[in-house]
Amino acid sequence: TTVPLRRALISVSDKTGLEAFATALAQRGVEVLSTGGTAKALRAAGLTVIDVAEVTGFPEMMDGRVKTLHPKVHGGLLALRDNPAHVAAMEEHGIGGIDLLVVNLYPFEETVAKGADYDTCIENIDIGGPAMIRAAAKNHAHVAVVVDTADYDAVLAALDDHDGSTPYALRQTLAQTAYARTAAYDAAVSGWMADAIGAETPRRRAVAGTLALPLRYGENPHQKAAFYTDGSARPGVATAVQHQGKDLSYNNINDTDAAFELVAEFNPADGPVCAIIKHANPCGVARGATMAEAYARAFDCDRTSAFGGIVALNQPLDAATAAKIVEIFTEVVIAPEASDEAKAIFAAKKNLRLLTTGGLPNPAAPARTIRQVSGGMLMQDKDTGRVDEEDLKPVTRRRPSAAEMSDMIFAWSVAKHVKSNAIVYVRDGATVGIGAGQMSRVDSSTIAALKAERMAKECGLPESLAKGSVVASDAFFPFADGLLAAAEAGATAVIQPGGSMRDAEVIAAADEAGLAMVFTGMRHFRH
Ligand code: 93A
Repeated sequence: TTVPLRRALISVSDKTGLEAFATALAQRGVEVLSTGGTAKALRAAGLTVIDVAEVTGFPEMMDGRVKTLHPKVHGGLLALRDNPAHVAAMEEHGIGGIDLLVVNLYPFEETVAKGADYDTCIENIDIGGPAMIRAAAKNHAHVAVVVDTADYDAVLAALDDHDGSTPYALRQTLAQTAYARTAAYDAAVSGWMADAIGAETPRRRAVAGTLALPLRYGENPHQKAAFYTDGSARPGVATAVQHQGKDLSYNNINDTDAAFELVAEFNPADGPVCAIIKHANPCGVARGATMAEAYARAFDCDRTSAFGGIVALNQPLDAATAAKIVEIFTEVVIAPEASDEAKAIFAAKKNLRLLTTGGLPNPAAPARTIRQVSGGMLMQDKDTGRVDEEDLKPVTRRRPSAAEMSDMIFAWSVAKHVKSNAIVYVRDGATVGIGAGQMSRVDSSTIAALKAERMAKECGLPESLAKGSVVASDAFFPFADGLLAAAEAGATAVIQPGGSMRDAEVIAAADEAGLAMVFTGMRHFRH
């Protein structure tokens, strides 16, 4: 059924497109009711509006906390127009029907993102808006509800096509969108409060997000997809500014996130670090005296895989680094900042996306990760575990040298961001072999060693890049074989969690091979 649109209530915080939309409604003879600020804006644009206060007989009160919470409003939204008892109640109490509700909510998410204090965030929790939205959406048999300024044009087009009425299918879609909005809004409030009161556990969290970007497709072209944000102000892929290139894809966003979270492990004050990511795994991570050198060293870990990769930097992108990056095809570059010269170099590569974030996320800040399984979701605290030299327990006769120690901590930080089973060889602050995502730890070791050897051959070097390296394992070596494979590949020191039933056997094998080994006491599975 179509519903002739006679009376609308407009109450919006975001006044984008308001004037044009309300003008178009007025031209169609629609009577417009409004709350304080909205009415003021509409009158300033020369439109005639009726104050909600006039309809309810109550002024807006308590700093606006009570404006629309009244039976004259909610009766008008909820009454079933084809139910005689409802119609009689409307007549008895002088309630006029509201056929269109246009509401966008107090900017709670934006207020939190700006870092506002507790009381300001509380004041930005909209109560009357969600109440009206939910009422109108429930009564979509008779009422249309618009919660997104992007839907104004579709509503006007529908009115034109249906002789000034809204069609049922549109009202259904709008109602469904409306509930997505109120759910995301309350989830944002709950999530903010959990953080504000220090409820760090994943228990009692609501999961919802706001549509940020409809994506062309998902992991594969036959899968539809979209990107949702959770209102976090953390520097990262969700809050980054894109300077050039086409829209990010589903896989780009996933990989860019993995890349940036990885480089954020490395304090920019300790020097430039670059990571190159493919399929959410690093194919090279390195320090350098300059960022250009860090990129070149990361690239040299696995030049084949780096093609079409995602590059993340822990310091600003400069011209020298940009010039090196454009030598091969790269999908995305993400960095805290980019110099104008660097941007100019990238401008010639139309398909290369450049994202800047204004800073690095704090890898120690509590957060959650969510993964979907059939029929539900798994939520956990984000892996914020980190180790310093003091946390490491040497277990072999030979103690690591200072150089080995620094490489082991580097390798361990990288291994945390490699899918399990993760084996990472590092030499002089650069990965030289990464084994990722294998079902057996020995296979990951073998692959990492193989890559180190292959790269050495490509560079015409006489011996494997793993010679004189250190090796990190994201979980303990259950047997000595994985460790021995690493020793054979040329590793001189090992960092691993420890905790296997056969630790004694593994330590004995390390001693026999002359390796230095430390235990972290912490595991970094990543799936
Ligand atoms: O403080 S409220 O929760 N109490 C209300 O009764 C109420 N009614 C509408 N906030 C309320 N609103 C919100 O006011 C709307 O959701 C909208 O975001 C905002 C519009 O206010 P104004 O028209 O004064 O700019």
